[in-house]
Amino acid sequence: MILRQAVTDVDPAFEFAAEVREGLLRPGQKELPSKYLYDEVGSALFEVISALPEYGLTRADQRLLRENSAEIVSHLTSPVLVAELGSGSGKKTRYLLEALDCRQQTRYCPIEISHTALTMCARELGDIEHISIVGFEREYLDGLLEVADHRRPGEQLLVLFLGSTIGNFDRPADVKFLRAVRRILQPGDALLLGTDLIKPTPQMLDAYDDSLGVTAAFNLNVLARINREVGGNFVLPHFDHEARFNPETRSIEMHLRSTRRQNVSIARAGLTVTFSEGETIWTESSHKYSRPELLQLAMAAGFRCKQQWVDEEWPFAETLLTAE
Ligand code: AVI
Repeated sequence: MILRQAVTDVDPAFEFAAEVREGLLRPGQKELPSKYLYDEVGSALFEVISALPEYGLTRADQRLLRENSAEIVSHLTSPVLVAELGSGSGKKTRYLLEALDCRQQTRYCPIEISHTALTMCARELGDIEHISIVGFEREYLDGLLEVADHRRPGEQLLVLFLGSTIGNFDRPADVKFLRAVRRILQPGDALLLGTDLIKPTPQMLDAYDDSLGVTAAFNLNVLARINREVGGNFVLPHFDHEARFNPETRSIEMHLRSTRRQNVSIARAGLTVTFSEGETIWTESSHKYSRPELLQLAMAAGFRCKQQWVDEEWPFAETLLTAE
């Protein structure tokens, strides 16, 4: 894999401390940005979550790609330049790349902020014969802009945004993000969007509050990370993991509930914050879509729906969109 890394003079711990400060001082509901769930420990815990019996999302995404990749790539005109936003380990992308491999030499560009994920992805997909990998260690849109700059004449760009990561954006940030993606594309380029669909509330709650407690550990790890990286003194057993369904936004929310009145200091954020008993920190939202809502979202962002595949076992949609 060729790797393109960003040159930056911003100290990541400084940025982390500033965002923690802002989120914990927010009037009303305290918050932490969900991107901080994914350090090395968090990413490894997420891999375990993906294998849990209660969390069918990743398996549904994989099943759809395994069963439909040939049909998905049949909608594309050769040659294709593939850019994936948040490739993770790259396991499910294999099906699409193998389907493309039968047709032509293809360039695949995973875009990830995590160096570890890019390395895992290159190891996972490096053996596919006609695929060359160029990894971009970047934020999604910065990376996509750079990939688009490397487009060769006549190449169609296919953007992959799988695993329902779009559901972790607040609304209307999701449509704003898709519009920004659309602006980088040319008419006729494609976006394959994976989204988790609405299902019965108990099933959704179990998926985010599994019986082994892996999701609880994933959630609490953000406090451990604050302790490790920016000098916090959170006592982890003084917080409980909580998953709740918000019917207004149709999202599962993850919170960390303070089990007592307590003060927590975070040295690098220059902050001491008081928690009352029962007060929560909101750490993540995971939006669940309906099919009509998905189509509206795509249209509002400047895309047209080419085809949609839905998993029967675990309602989840793979939607192929083209830039108008
Ligand atoms: C990455 N993302 C799509 C996952 C989700 O389902 O929202 C993150 C996750 N959070 C808790 N479990 C999984």
